[in-house]
Amino acid sequence: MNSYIERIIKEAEKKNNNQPEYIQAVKEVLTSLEPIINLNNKYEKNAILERMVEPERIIMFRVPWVDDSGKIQINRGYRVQYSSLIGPYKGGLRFHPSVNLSVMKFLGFEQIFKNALTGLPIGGAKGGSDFNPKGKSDNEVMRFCQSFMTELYRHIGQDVDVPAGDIGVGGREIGYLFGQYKRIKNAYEGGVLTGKSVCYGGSLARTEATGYGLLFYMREMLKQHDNSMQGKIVTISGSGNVAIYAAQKAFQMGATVVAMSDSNGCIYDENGIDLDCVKEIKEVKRGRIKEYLECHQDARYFEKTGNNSPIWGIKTDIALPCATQNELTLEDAKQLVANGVIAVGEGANMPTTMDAIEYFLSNDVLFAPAKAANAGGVATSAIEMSQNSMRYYYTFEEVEKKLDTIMTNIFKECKDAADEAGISGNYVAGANIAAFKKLAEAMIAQGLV
Ligand code: NDP
Ligand code: 2IT
Repeated sequence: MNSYIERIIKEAEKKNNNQPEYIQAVKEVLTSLEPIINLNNKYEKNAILERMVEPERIIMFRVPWVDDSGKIQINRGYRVQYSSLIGPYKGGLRFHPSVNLSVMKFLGFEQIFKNALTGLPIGGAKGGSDFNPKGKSDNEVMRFCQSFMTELYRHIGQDVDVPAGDIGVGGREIGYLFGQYKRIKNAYEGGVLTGKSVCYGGSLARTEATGYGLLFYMREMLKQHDNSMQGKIVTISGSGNVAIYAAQKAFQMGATVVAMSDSNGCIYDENGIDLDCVKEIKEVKRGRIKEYLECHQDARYFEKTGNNSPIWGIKTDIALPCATQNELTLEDAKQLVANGVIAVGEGANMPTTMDAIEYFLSNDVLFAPAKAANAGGVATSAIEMSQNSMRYYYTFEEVEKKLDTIMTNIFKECKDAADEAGISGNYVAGANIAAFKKLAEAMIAQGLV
């Protein structure tokens, strides 16, 4: 390994020794930069990697709230303002009990590369809380969001830092957060949050954007290898925002989605998943995927028993992990390859472990990496910001067309970077190299800040 890269990884491991997800994300990027770091010593001279593995600012705060029974609850809030190099800090908020500093930092780190790939003026950030929205009443979620924003508001702003949704944060939460921000600031700063409902400043197609974008990227990648989504069998982990709209676009492209999941297990419907039923369970009732059997008795449900999701044991042409980090392991990858998978596309952030990615690549499975393939969500957030600044709205078709163009360009950048580095077809390294070059150039241009 290049000695500069090796040194930075060692130092990062030492400084962040109890942050496994963060170290994993750093290693995954840095080890793939070898072809470009070897070519030019300006990166080492300007301490580019040292700066990239150190977030600009991290905010941690107490979030006190009172539950419906009158009991006081205390959660921890975070905002990792990772990089403002190419625009205001930008990235989602995650509410999930597994949230900790390591998870926040890995997501912030991924976000700076992803946002650079969009070609739009957005820096990188991530935030959230260990608050668990599952089983909470609307009033509890509202009180939590109001308390969270009562601290967060002083750190954000439409030219400073623009949060959005992620796991556990959707339209409902963004609405409560926006209401409290507006109340505290006594100003209608529409662009301070994205993922807003269209009834008060959101963008059409933002809800669909991440899932649709993933399928646009998959279409381009398959086209490059003389293939298409038409007629393919698809399995999609998760059944949240990203998974549902990935499934919708996959069907529109002529594929058949046969399985979806949640953290308890997965449903398998060989006739094709009834997406209206999944939307009703997840978007309206906030229920469990198992309830699918209530309207489709001929479908099957596999409960998750160990660490691995049963979904990866199902035979498929295309696998789209759209739930959470490290949900697809080497063991899962071996099953998928044995069952003849031809392509994998990451809708979630870092859903595939590093050894599983290597296994896919060495078995000639096409692999669409998260920071490129799921960039459609944040790209459409940037389009929402620009509509808010213009005080104007695009139609659904206009936004979808822009999203399609952005995803097509991102694929091309990943391909060109991989070709140039002599590793054609490795879009994982291609995405990292293309994004790194943009960030490094901006860092050098702005001096040592
Ligand atoms: P949602 O909260 O809408 O859905 C999350 C889904 O993933 C649910 O089905 C959930 O199941 C499942 N899930 C969450 N955590 C776990 C876990 N620890 N183990 C197993 N399953 C889990 O989130 P999104 O769809 O918005 O996000 C999904 C992924 O996509 C995340 O990695 C996120 O970072 C990424 N992403 C999201 C973007 C967006 O615009 N929303 C943009 C780019 C990436 P359950 O209900 O049982 O918890
Ligand atoms: O991981 C992500 O890119 C997101 N959760 C979306 C972030 C955003 O600002 O829209």
